[in-house]
Formats: sequence, C-alpha cells, structure tokens
Amino acid sequence: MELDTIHWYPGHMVKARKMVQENLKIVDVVVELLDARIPVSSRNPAIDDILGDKLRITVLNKADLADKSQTEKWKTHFTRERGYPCIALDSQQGKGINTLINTAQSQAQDIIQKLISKGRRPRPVRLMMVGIPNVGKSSLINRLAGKGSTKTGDRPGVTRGKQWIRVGKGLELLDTPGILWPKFEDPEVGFRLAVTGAIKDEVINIEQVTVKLISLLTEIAPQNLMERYKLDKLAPDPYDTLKSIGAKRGCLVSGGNIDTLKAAVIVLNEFRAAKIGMFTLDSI
Ligand SMILES: Nc1nc2c(ncn2[C@@H]2O[C@H](COP(=O)(O)OP(=O)(O)OP(=O)(O)O)[C@@H](O)[C@H]2O)c(=O)[nH]1
Ligand SMILES: [Mg+2]
Repeated sequence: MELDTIHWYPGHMVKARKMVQENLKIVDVVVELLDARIPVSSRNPAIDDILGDKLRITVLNKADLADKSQTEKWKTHFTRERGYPCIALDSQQGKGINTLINTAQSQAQDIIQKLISKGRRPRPVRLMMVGIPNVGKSSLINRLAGKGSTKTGDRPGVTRGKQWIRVGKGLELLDTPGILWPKFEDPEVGFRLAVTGAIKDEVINIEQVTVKLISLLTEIAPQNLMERYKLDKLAPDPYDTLKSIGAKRGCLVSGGNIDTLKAAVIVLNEFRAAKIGMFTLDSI
C-alpha cells in the first residue's frame, strides 16, 4: 500500500543547517543522535558534508526500545566501518551517559593538549547535540545537565550570546541543539520515521501508517502481535486485524462499528513504547 506523501519544507532545512554550521565553529565534538530503532532512516543524509572533519560521536538513542542484538551490530558498524565512537543510550533513564561523557573527553584530549602546549589555559571540552526532531536531544541535554551542573551563562567575545551548560568537570554543552531534518522522499523511510514518532502525527495518516505497521509485524513478529492483542490468528488483510484489535480494545462507534482510527492510535502508541516488542526497523 502506498502511503500519502509526507511533506517537508526545504526552507526549514536550509535554516537549520545554517544554524548547525554556525555553532560547529565553537564546539570541539558533535554528538550525532540517531534513533536506535532506525539508525539509517533517522540520519540526515547531508550530515557528513555538514560536519566535515569535526570530531564526532554517534549516539544510538532510545536503545531501550530497540532490538538489542541489532543495536550491537549497528554499534560495530559505526565504530569499525565509519570510524566514529558509537554509544547506545537511553536518555530517559540516563543509561550510557557516563560512557558518553568519557568518550567526549578522550575524543577532545588532543585539542586541549594543544592549547596547553601553546601555553594557554586548558578549557572545558565543548559539545553540541545534533539530530532529527524527537530523537531525544532535549532529554539528553537534561540528563547531562542533571546533578551538579550549572548554566555557565553568556560568554561575550568568543561565543556571543551562547548558553553553555557545565557537565561536570572539563565538559560543557551548548544548550541549543542542532535540528537536522531527515529526508523522506523514500516512502519506506517516511514510514519508519512516522511509526517511530519522528514525524508529527498531525501530518501523517495514522490509520494508513498503522495498517502498514500491522502488515509488517504480521510478517516479522506475528506472535508478538497475537499475544499483545489476544488474537487467535492474524487476518491476511492487515486492516481486518486492525478491526479485530479495535473490537478487543472496545473501540466502537455508534451502530456497533469499529472505530479503526482509535484502534490505530492504540497500536501506534503501544508500538512506539515497545509494548509489542523491541524492534529495529533498519536492519544491518
Ligand atoms: N524510551 C525512550 N524515550 C526517549 C529517550 N530519549 C528521549 N525519549 C523520549 O522521546 C521524546 C522526544 O524527546 P526530546 O528530548 O523532546 O527530543 P528532541 O530531539 O529534543 O525533540 P525536538 O525538540 O522536537 O527536536 C520524549 O517523549 C522523550 O521522553 C530514550 O532514550 N528512551
Ligand atoms: Mg528538543
């Protein structure tokens, strides 16, 4: 089934990209957040071009929602084949945060050493987050800004008007993350972004996306679907499965018909919360 076209606005992309490029000049390390469930689809395709040879750490965020063995494979891929340190994170619970802090510090060690060898005072390593909407940039910033952190305020001169958050000793973080849009001309990428919540629900057709999701799950994880919704079997047509789920969950409209939109919202939310299972949709 074809999904309706999802629109994005090139104007926004250009503006966001400019802002990232501006901030790139004042940071040492960029933390590139990807959604662990879709490490390819959640990447901005121009990221390599934008970041150039800037030091970079790839974070597979929301790892708590993804397939663990796939996350391991993706970590190896990014670390060995692309040559960036790659860390799996759960920014909601803070799992993996210390590894990120240590990695950032060792990444930028040479930069700080160079300052010292020139007789300058060592300064904290400066970080910036970048990633697509909803990938968890703010959650990660809040996590890092947790206990013991303080806003370091404006720094006139070098970084006019920028707010830095001190993350423990020797590390600080730009408080405004860079938003980079994904590219979803490919309907399959659009589907993966929609189903994981990267695209606002207002601009997607929830029923269509969910029917496609049910079709996918029928193929890759029928047992999970049947167990979650207490179904004895799955129908050949995923729309019929959606109706059965609606019936099980009491999604009815007057006349006894199934409210399929209501059922779709339930399935989509439960999938996003990994209640149906932990899935990685971009497989390696
Ligand atoms: N399960 C889980 N949820 C997460 C994680 N990180 C973020 N979230 C949730 O994902 C949603 C989006 O997180 P934000 O931190 O607001 O994402 P953002 O990248 O700042 O989004 P924008 O500001 O819209 O670009 C929130 O509901 C978070 O609670 C994670 O590691 N695991
Ligand atoms: Mg945010």
